[in-house]
Amino acid sequence: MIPKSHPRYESLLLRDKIAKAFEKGYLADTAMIAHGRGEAFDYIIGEQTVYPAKRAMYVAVAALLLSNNPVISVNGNATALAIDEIIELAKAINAKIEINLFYRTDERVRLLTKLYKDHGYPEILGSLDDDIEYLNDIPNNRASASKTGIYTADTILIPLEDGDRAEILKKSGKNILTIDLNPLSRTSKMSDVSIMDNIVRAIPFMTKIAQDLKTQNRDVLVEMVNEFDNNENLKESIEHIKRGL
Ligand code: PTJ
Repeated sequence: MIPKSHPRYESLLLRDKIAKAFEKGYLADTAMIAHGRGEAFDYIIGEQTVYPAKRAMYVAVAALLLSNNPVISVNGNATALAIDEIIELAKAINAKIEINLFYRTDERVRLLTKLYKDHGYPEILGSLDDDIEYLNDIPNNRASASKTGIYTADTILIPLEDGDRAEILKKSGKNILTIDLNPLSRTSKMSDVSIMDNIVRAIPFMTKIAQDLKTQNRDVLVEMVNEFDNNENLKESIEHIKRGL
């Protein structure tokens, strides 16, 4: 039990979620290392949502709302930290959710499928009985995708994604949005929109943005997406890291 008065309460709570997910068996073996890397970047930016991240979130939500088949890709870490918030965002933007694991095992897919069902989301894609296709005809797990989800999606939100997977998705011609605290990662550099923020802050904020943008004219959303320059925004994000140091 972590006392609320602890100066690192929020951070310790997230560690606890990750540790519990590992005990339940649906987290990757190396997930804690990935979490620690994220934690370090978050610490440097003051564990707050910086302006370039907010801008990227508006653009990402606009892109998702403009899409015909938007999908939120989820892995062990994203689920451990924000399962209910991800389900809420999916409902707000009318997107599908797909289990998409870098370290894929049938057991992890089974556990995650059950978890989403238990949290009131039985329509989860990427489960063991889903129709799976291979992106760019690459016959390996790195390229597997649900036929009605990522395989045919036009826009995919890939929080905390490994670079190999991001690259395959990008090469398949899709619009890629990420939430990644590391602006230097291959995923951040390769994505069309990169949000340098903690998933636990970003996802609920994006749901709020969706309520606002849903009332806007389509042309406004198109303009937001067209005017956005991810490289410039990443440079601005890195400036916040420099300042933090
Ligand atoms: O569940 P699986 O099998 O799909 O595996 C998931 C991990 C995350 C282990 C796998 O995709 C992986 O190894 O990813 P990487 O290459 O470590 O990339 C994860 C990125 O997420 C890193 O750049 C971290 O900085 C970032 N990150 C970690 N925690 C957070 C985060 N970004 C946002 N919010 C976080 N809480």
